[in-house]
Amino acid sequence: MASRLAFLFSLALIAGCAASAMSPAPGTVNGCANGDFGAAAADGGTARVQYGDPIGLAYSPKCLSIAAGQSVTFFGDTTQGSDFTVHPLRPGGADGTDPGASGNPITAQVGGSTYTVVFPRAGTYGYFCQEHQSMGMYGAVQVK
Ligand SMILES: [Cu+2]
Repeated sequence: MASRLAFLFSLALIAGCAASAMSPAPGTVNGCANGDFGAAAADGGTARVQYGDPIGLAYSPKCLSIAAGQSVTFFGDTTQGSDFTVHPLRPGGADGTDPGASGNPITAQVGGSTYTVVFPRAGTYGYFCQEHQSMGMYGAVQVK
């Protein structure tokens, strides 16, 4: 029993090390540096960010650029089990890293699968999945 506990503890240590390796790079907002942001495809002023399966523990696009006043819709494929219950959305920097600009309009989402938020002011705003931030599930919206 004791050796089994020791084994489980060492597994937890290994997992902890792997998790820290997935922290956002310093000087970025959730891994997004200035040159990483791609413009949203024109879609009636609303950009779309997918999360969860089938794309995995990630957001796509991870580093999105929009204009002030545009909105972003976060959406999951519910046929793949992707919703905010499985992937709780949180504003800010994953693992306590740089959260980006103040006044992040993203609010925590814990239910449903689709969420649309308007970004009225310029800035770079981070967000992450509370359950999978240690596995690299985070992103940012740059508003110009
Ligand atoms: Cu997640």
